Amino acid sequence: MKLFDELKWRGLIKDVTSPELEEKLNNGGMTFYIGTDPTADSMHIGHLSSFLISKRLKDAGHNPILLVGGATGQIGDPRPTTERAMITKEEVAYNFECLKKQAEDIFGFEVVNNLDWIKDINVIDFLRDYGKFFNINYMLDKDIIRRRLDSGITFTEFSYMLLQSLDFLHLHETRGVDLQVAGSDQWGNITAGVDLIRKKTGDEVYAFTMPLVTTKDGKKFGKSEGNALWLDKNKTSSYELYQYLVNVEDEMVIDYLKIFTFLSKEEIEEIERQHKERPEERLAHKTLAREIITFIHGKEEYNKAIKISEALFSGDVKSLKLDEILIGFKDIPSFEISSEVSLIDMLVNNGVCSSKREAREFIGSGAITINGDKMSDENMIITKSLAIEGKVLVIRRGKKKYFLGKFI
Ligand code: 383
Repeated sequence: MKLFDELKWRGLIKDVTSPELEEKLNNGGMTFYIGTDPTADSMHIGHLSSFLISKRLKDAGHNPILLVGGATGQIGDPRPTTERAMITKEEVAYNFECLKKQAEDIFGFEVVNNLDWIKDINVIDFLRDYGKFFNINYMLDKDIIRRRLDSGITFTEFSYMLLQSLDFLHLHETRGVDLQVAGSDQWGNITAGVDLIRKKTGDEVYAFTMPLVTTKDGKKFGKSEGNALWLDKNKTSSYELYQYLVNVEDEMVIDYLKIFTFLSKEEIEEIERQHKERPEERLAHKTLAREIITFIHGKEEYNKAIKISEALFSGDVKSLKLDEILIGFKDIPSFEISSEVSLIDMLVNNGVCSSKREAREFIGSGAITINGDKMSDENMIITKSLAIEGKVLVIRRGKKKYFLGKFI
């Protein structure tokens, strides 16, 4: 399958600036860029779906450049709703370093910083050399600006479009960039760049956007209880990511395989067939989780996510190491154990059971386990020797209720 058809099949093409782009993409040899702003210290899954395009295009013979906006990050791309809160320059610089490293680690492509060419432009030159090419009516007509006219927009955010256009021009002139790719929210910014380049140099450059990835009811994909799924494993563990991915909606999972993995059409069609035949095996979901986690964090992290998931499912927590326990039980109630106590006191003092009577009932019916072992003696003294790596007790009450006791 030719590249353009493949991108279409994957659902990765929303708008293109010109029909000629199809052939150009199929022929290979373009130099393209995709950018992100350092507004946080990590990218999230929303960036991943867009940034994966860099590898797809690279594999098809194009040359990638990744841009992290050390300059644009200080301004803030206008959101459709309200003005962004400004973040400090120091924060932007810190975030820049984090994102640069992350982009290099995950994708292995060159990362550039637009602060390098924007920082030395003085305001007079900016207005003369670039401002003159932007008609205010043209800017007001951009979707994102129009949506802000009622609620208001500052000159700072209004000018953002010029900076992104100037990047495209700069990279075109200095690096031969002739294509910019981005998510569909970027259409206004990137077409402004295409127009600027045409006016200033007479050259025709190209762009296309990708649709936003959503859930079945149109919500942004990749939010877990309202929080973003970060690509930094210290912010979102591989286990958390795994849990999110194996639980995506059945109706959407095949679309996600197309968007997020490098599996071929044939491979995905085969998975789809099996998924329809035996949905209970969750092959499509597991494949999605495996492909994404292995791509961003590597095989070892993927194995760790599987190991934690299986241990939590079977209750065999003893097979886990301390760090794995802390990841797997991040969100469950925990308490500290400072001195040796009896089992019954520990259960009652820390809210595992509401009274001694209830604790006795649970213990009597074998419903209390510590690190997977059933507890039968209410007077047993809880010591560090029981704890995993001398530090934690995983206490389970009934089938599902977990608590973590931590020795201090
Ligand atoms: C800055 C300077 C450039 C080119 C791009 C930029 C960043 C761009 C932007 N991008 C988003 C971001 O930073 O704001 N103005 O979070 C997101 N992208 C990608 C994709 C996406 C967009 O990083 O749709 C999702 O991930 O384009 O929202 O010269």
